[in-house]
Amino acid sequence: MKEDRVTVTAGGAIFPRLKALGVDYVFANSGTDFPPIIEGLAQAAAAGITLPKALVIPHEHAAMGMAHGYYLMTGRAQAVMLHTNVGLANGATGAINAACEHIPMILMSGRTPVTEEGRFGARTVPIGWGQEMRDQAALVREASKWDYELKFPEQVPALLDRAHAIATTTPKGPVYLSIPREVLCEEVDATGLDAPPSIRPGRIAPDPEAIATLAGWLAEAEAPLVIAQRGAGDAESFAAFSVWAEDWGIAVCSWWATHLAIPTDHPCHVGADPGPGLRLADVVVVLDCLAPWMPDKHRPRPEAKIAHIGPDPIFSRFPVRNFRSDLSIVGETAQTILALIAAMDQLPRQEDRRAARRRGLAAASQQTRAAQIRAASPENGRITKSYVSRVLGEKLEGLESTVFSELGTLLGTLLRRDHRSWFQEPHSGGLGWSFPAALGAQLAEPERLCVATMGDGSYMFANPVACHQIAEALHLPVLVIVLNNSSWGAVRESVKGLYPDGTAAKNNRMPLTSLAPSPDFCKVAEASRAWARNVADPDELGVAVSEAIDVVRNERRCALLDVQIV
Ligand SMILES: Cc1ncc(C[n+]2csc(CCOP(=O)(O)OP(=O)(O)O)c2C)c(N)n1
Repeated sequence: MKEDRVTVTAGGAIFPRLKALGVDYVFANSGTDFPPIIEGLAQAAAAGITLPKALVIPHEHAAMGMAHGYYLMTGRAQAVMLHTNVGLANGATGAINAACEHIPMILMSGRTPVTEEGRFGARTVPIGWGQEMRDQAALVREASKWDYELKFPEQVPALLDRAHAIATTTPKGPVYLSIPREVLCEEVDATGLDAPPSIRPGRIAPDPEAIATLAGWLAEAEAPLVIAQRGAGDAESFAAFSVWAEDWGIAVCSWWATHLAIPTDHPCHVGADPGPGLRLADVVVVLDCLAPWMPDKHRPRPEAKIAHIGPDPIFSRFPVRNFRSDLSIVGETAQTILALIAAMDQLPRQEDRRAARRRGLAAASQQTRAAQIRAASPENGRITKSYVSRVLGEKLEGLESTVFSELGTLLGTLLRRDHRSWFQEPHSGGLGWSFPAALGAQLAEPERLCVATMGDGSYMFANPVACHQIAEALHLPVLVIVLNNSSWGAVRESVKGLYPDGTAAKNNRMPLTSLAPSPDFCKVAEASRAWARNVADPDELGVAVSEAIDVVRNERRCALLDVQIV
């Protein structure tokens, strides 16, 4: 009797296994290493096997950014599949960004065939020789929690299970698997590829003793301060954190925040500058901050107690980082925050002290906000970043939206209230992140208004032609706002910061920072049938933003505003 066994290539087996691990999308950029992957995918589809969606992403940096943005919205790790060493090199910046932000993803790239002949899958084109490397994984090793190579076809499920479990265990991060062509060409049995994951990821819960210590410090504190960079965990802990900060009268500072920890108009949100708070604070909670202040500028009081909390509060991957820590609490942020709140609920409250702090903070935060709004005006008839931030904040009021900012709009001046409503480029600063991250977020939540605001330099780093192609091909109507100063302003400012009286600062034209003449970005967007407008007049900005939002929401196509700023 003939056995009715379904086989697929090992390349094809990757997809059902990823589906079983909860992966919805494989962001792929293919090449000559892909025939067994593409053939296997077709075999699996023909056999009716459930698969994740495999998407063509025409630039690797965009693929990585999309996996990053998708995770930010869903909390589910996705997969990226790239072409040998060259595709991996293009994706390496995205891996560095993901590692810095603890974004889990399964990154794979083909290995050019290692055999020259005599084996199915052996080299067929000169690049088979040209792309060979002794240590391909080295391209992303420092950014990976784990890396390995698929040695045998039957290892596909076990290695993917392991990759996924490591990526999603605290502290999360990207992992890398290289997938050689000859191995991918071998046929494997498709049965059982949909079995549940063989390894469950581990979640680190905070040490109850350390939580009790911190709760005690905070309950006794005269001037407690939280400095937050990577948010306040999930929706539940975000909401609880806001209530807790107000209840206890605890100042929250969002210094270089990549995620929102507290609504920007919350009475305890003291803005982005940790300086004033640190001068007063007797207890400082560093909430998942890589660099909570600038050591050559800010100083915590010597007698202040400092606690660092987060999935990796020591940031052990980084060679140099020595912010004082009197208490380090390891754990997923959401669980740590909820545990801390529960512990403090049991402690005596000095109501007068807390009420006085609440009043003081509310008055100070109101003043900060009022000053921010006053300053958010055009300058000499020209649009500023802060003006765009204010206008965008007003236009987004009442809409479910997320802003991805990369040297773009400014948190605080831009009003943001909700969990997942604000993300800034990772502190690794691999630019070209916000446009694809917004595309990934839009893919995750089609009804949400996803806005990418960025400098003109950052827009160009994003490979905009590829990103607009993706937006059109995948029907991802993101709103893109380019804050165009025809230069790399951050580089210019950094030169002025180091050499305020230097020759470069005194000259009107600073070398190596100009992006003039600026391309017509509207035409770049229009090339993929996006709606696009150029705005230079401050009086036209509000109407232009409203129109762009209408296009995105009603016509469901990408819109771009090229805003000329000071
Ligand atoms: C991939 C990459 N290349 C170079 C840099 C260095 N860099 C940091 S900020 C910056 C300028 C960004 O320009 P833009 O997005 O126009 O914003 P602006 O500084 O003008 O506000 C550059 C080039 C980087 N961070 N990442």
